[in-house]
Amino acid sequence: MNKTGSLLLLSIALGGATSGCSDEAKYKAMAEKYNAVQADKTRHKSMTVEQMAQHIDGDMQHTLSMSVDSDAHQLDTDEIGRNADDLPPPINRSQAQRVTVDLYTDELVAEMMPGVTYQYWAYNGKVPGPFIRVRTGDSVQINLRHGNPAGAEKQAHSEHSAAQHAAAGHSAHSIDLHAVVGPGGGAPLMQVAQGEAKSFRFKAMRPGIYVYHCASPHVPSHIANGMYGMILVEPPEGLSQVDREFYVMQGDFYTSGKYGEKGFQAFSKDKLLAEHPEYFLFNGRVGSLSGERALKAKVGEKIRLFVGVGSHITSNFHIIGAVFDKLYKDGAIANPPLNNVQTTTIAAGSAVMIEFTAEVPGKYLLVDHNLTRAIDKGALAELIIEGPEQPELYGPVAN
Ligand SMILES: [Cu+2]
Repeated sequence: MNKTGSLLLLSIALGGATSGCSDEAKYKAMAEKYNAVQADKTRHKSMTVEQMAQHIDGDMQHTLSMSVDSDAHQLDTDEIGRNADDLPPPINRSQAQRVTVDLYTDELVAEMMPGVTYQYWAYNGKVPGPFIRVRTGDSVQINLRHGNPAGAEKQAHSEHSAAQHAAAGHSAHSIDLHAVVGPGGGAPLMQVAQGEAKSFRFKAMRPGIYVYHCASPHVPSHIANGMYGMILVEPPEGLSQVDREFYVMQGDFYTSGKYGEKGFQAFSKDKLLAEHPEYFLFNGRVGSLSGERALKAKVGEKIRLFVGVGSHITSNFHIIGAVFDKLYKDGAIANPPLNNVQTTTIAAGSAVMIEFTAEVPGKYLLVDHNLTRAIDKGALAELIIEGPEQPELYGPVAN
């Protein structure tokens, strides 16, 4: 390994030892600066053209170019949450092959709930990152670019210079995939600075459902900001056929303000270190998988869920009103499943595969059964089963 690589690994190892206090002040200052910029943008939006023309200081020029790019609600994206049905179809081939996966990183201000905004760090613009699907024996090439390749224009206008990236704690991003057998899960080969791209290859040797995440210093902060996803390594014979597959990841989020506090919320490293999240979220935001975006299936359909914990706190995953016909614990899809399970723990950095058949129509709730997380802190999603009533299975009794 070259000297830079050694230093990088050392800095990864030491990343956790840096002081939380100065970071806290830094993040607060960033939030204040952000809020000031947003207020400025709002003020300038209400100006007339003449007023703008008279306003000629350098700062204003910068603000103007930003406000031209940005939309009315001052978000980088209207939707940070990945849909639960956003995953590739089952693999249908009997031979291993080379597979290429293109990823990029981004820092995006988005709504965590109505009126609450947060700067997420994400793979391919959504939380969780893309669902990667390969077959045992595949040679997998991961390409990772720091920065949205389609966003060069936006990047040039944004307030993030390279120095500011470094000050903000994301001078590098990277990836560690738990499916990789090799040092760091790929992370030592994949530390990517702003504007750079790197690639590495691994052989997918062990079937399973795995988590991947960023592993650049300070690693827990990168993960807490949303940098995680899942990779499925299908067994050579493939998975059994089902009618619906869904991709759900629980994450804990650490905002400076309490749950529900309006406005832009800075990341609180103090709360991360204290293991005191304000939010527990499925797929990136409050309500990400509810209403229009609920998981949907029909009576009689076989459902498969891939559920993982991206960030730091173990989930007690449960579906109110359902029993897991089959549970593949701890990502071990090559083992026989447990049958008829009510709730399963999913460790931080782990995932499970759940299969069951929808039998009774209605609304089911996906929760963390540490229920304040579901009721008061966001860990709630909906599964809607449509179809005819099944009175022999479930229904009221007339008195
Ligand atoms: Cu990162």
